[in-house]
Amino acid sequence: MSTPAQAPRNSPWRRDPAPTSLGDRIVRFRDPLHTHEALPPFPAYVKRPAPIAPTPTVTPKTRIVPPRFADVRGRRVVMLETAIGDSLYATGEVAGPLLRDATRIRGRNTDCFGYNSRSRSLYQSHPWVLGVRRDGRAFGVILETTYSFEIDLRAGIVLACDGPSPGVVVLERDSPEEVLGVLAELTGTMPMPPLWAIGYQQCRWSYEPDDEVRRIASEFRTRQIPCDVIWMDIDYMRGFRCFTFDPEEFPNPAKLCDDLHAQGFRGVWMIDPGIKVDAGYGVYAQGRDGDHFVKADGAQGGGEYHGSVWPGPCAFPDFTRARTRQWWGDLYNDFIAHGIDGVWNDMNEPAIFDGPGKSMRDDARHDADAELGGPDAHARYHNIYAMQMVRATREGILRARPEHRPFVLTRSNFLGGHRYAATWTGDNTSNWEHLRLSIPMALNLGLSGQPFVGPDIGGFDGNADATLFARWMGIGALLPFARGHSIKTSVPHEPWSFGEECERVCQLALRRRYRLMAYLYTLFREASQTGLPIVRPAFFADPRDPSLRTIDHAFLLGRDVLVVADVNPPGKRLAPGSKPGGVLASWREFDIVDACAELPKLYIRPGAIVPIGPDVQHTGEILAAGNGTTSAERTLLVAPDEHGAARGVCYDDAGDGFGYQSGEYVLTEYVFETGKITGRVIEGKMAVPSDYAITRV
Ligand code: NBV
Repeated sequence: MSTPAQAPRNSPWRRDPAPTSLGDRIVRFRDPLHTHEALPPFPAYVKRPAPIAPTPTVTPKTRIVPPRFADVRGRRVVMLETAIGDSLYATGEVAGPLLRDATRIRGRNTDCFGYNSRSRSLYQSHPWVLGVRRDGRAFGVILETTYSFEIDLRAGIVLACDGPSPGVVVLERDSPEEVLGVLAELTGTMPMPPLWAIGYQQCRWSYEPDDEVRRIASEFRTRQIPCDVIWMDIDYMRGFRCFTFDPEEFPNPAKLCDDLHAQGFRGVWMIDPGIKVDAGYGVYAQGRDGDHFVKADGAQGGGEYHGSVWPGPCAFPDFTRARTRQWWGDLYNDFIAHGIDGVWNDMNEPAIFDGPGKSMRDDARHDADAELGGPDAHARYHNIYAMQMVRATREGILRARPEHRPFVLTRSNFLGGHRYAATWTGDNTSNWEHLRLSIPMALNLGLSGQPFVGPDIGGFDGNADATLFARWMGIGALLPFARGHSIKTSVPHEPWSFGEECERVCQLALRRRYRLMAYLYTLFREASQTGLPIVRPAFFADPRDPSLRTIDHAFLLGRDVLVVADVNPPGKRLAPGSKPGGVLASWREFDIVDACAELPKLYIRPGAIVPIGPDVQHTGEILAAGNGTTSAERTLLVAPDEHGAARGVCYDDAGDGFGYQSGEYVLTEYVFETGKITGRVIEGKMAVPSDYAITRV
C-alpha cells in the first residue's frame, strides 16, 4: 500500500489513527477521535486479540499503511489505499467474479431469493478483505463491527459501517495462505465433520410424504448412484411448527430414519428460527413462559416481536444470550432422538415476509449477554443473529449426542460462523450464469474463512435441462459441500430426471467424488487444523503470477489437484487454452472414472501423490471395509516431478466421534523415489494397511 496523500486542511479524513500491535505484523487501528471509547465485543473472534503493545510506527518490518477515518452522514468510514498490482478477494458471500476489485457490497444478511451478480447483500456477511500484492505477498483487513457495513473496492478499500467506531485490523504475511492462517488463528477453524457429510446429498423442497423419501433413497441404490444423505425440507412439520412432525405425512419419523439408515443413508432435517405464535404449541408456550423471544421496541408496544413467516405470525428466539441458546439447544434432544442425523437452519437472516427489507425491524430489542455487547437494538445484532442460532444448534446437538460430530447447515452466517455450521449459497437459479457463479462464490467464501461450502447443484429456482444439470453435477461433485436441491415448482431435479445420458454423467461425477474421498477427507482435516480452504483459487499455485488471479472457471482442490470446468452452454465450449498457464501448465491430466467430455478436467501437480479410494455407494461402505476411513483398496496416484520424485499425505480416522482428538487417527506420508513408494506414519496411533496399488500419471 502506498502512503496516503497528505489530507487537505478541510478534509474529513483523520490521518493519525492509534495503532496497537496484536502480534507479529497484525495491527489494530482506531479512529483517533474515538480511541477513548471501549471496543465493542466482536464475536467473529474465538478470543478477542488483545493489544500487546502500542505501535508508534507500523512500518519498520511491514508495508501496513495506517488507514484514514471519517464520519460521513452518521456512518463510520475507513479508507485504506492499495497499490498498483494489488488484487482484492474474499468479502464473504458474493455473487460475481472471484476478483473483487472494483466491486461494492453491503454486508447485511438478506434473504435474497433469485439473486444475481448485481445483488449487493446476500445471506451472510463477512467484514473481511484479502489482498494479494503484485509480488505475491498478501494482507488482510477486518472491520470489527457487527452492524451493517459496506465494502467498496472501486478505489482502494473503503469500509463503512453503522454503529460505534470500529477497530480495523490490518495483517500482513508473505502469502495468501499465511494470511488465511492468521484469520484462522483469530476466528477459529471449522470442526471436523462426520465423514458422511462429505458424501453426496439429495434434497428437494420437499420430498413428501415419507414414502417419497424412501422412494428417492431406493432409486439411488437401484441405479447405483452414490449418495449419503436425503434431506427433509420444511413440509415434514405440522403446520410449519419447528420440532414437530406432520401426523399424516410423517407419522413415524423414527421409522423413516431407521429405514434410511438400513440403506446406508443419513437424514438431515430443517429447523427455522420463526416459532409459530400459538398458545397450544409447546415450543411457543415454553419460549413465551421462559421469556426467550426478541422484544418489540417500546414505541412499538414492547412485548414479543412478531413477524410473518411460513406458519403465519411468529416469535423469534433471542439467540444473543446463553440461557436462550441453552433452551433452544435442548429442544434438539427429543428431536434428534428419532434418529435424525443432521440439522439444517434456514431463513435465519432472519427472513420475515412482512418486515422491512424482508427481515426484522432494526429497533427490535435483544437482551444480549455482555459477552456479545449487552442489551441493544436488532441493528447491532442483525448480522450475527444466524451465527448465534447455529451456535445454539450445534452446541445443543453436541450435548444430546456427545459421541458424534454434529452436522449443521446454515443459510445465514457471519465471519467466524464456520465454527458452528457449513453453508450453501442460498436460492440460486437453474441457469448457466448461476452455474458459472457457483465456483467463485465457493472460492470467496473459502477465502473468508468458510471452507465447507457449495451451491444447490442443478439450481434451486427454475428448471434445469439435461446438459445444465449434468454439467453442474460434474462441478458440484468437486466442491466441498455437494447437495442437489430444487424448489417445489421446478421439474424433478434428481440425477435420473433428465434422461439416460445425464444420469450416466451424474453417476460418473459422483463416483469421482467418492473415489477422491480419502484426498477430500485429508483436505477437510487440513482445513480444520489450519483454516486453509478446501477449494482454492488457481492463483494459490503461484500468487505472483497475474495470469492466475482472475480465473473463475478453474480451481484447486487442495494443493495437488486442479479442476478445469466448462461452464458455458453447448455451442460456446471453452477453447482448448482453457487450462490455466504459468506453473499450472505442467500439471498432468488424469481421471479415475471412464472418460467423459461433460465432466471437468482433472490435473495433478508434478511431484504430488493423491490417495484414491474404492468405488462405493456411500461412505458407510468405506467405514465397513477398513479400519475407520482407511481402506485396503487404496490406490496412490503418483505424478513424479522432473527428478522422478513425488510426495503426498493422507489423513484417516474413525470418520465420526472425537477419538481423533486423543490420537485415534493416522497421518501417513507417502514418498516416491527411485521408482519405489514408501509409506511412513508421521502422526497418530491408528493402524493403516501398508499395501497400496500405485498408478503413475
Ligand atoms: O424451506 C423451503 C426453502 C428451502 O428449500 C431453500 O433451500 C431455502 O433457501 N426455503 C429457502 C424457504 C423458501 C424459499 C422460497
